[in-house]
Amino acid sequence: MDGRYEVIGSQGCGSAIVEMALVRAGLPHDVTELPYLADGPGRDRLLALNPLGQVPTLVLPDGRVLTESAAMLLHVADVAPDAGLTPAADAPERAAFLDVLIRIVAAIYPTFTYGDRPEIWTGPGEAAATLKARTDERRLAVFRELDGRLAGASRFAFGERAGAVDLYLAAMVFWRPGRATFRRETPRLSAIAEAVASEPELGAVLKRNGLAEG
Ligand SMILES: N[C@@H](CCC(=O)N[C@@H](CS)C(=O)NCC(=O)O)C(=O)O
Repeated sequence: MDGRYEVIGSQGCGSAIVEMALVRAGLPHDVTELPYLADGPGRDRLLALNPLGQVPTLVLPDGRVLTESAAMLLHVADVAPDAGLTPAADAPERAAFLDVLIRIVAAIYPTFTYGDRPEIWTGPGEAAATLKARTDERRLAVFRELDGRLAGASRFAFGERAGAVDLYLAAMVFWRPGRATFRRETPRLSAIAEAVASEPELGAVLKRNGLAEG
């Protein structure tokens, strides 16, 4: 582990977003893949590091642990300011960038927390189906709102280089409601995701995580 980051994650999960950031920053890292919901030593270790038992969880080279993906991306940007993961602190687009980034983790990511396994929150039955349907609706509404906000964006959400917001979009367009819906309903987000995937080193991470077409 010396001098290396450890990304604890699962295929197709948000850990791919953190992996892309580390790749872009040129920071040495290892990926520990685990079925995060399956009981066993992997989950026991995950729970000891992150009481919510969520991935991604990031172990820094000095052993400190980060448990929120946006904190991980902002931390990587602090360590590697030239990687272009965030607009500079004094850039005019910085405030809007922060607002979109936090919207993604505060309003969109939790729709999966409560919608992926709705029955653990509601108990089985109709209430679970309703929670899943409502969180799916809410997610699409927030994505539509972001699509409108980023309508005037150029190649990426906040400039000509792939940054933190773009990395989220590149992974999330493969989650519910799925690639075809994003293409139809949120064309700007879809184009940004494609621009990220077309960058060879980022596209390779996405592909290895099963976040690719075909
Ligand atoms: N706020 C967390 C959310 C992470 C998250 O929800 N990850 C999913 C997998 S992609 C997960 O661990 N779900 C299982 C659970 O919430 O129990 C972040 O942004 O890192």
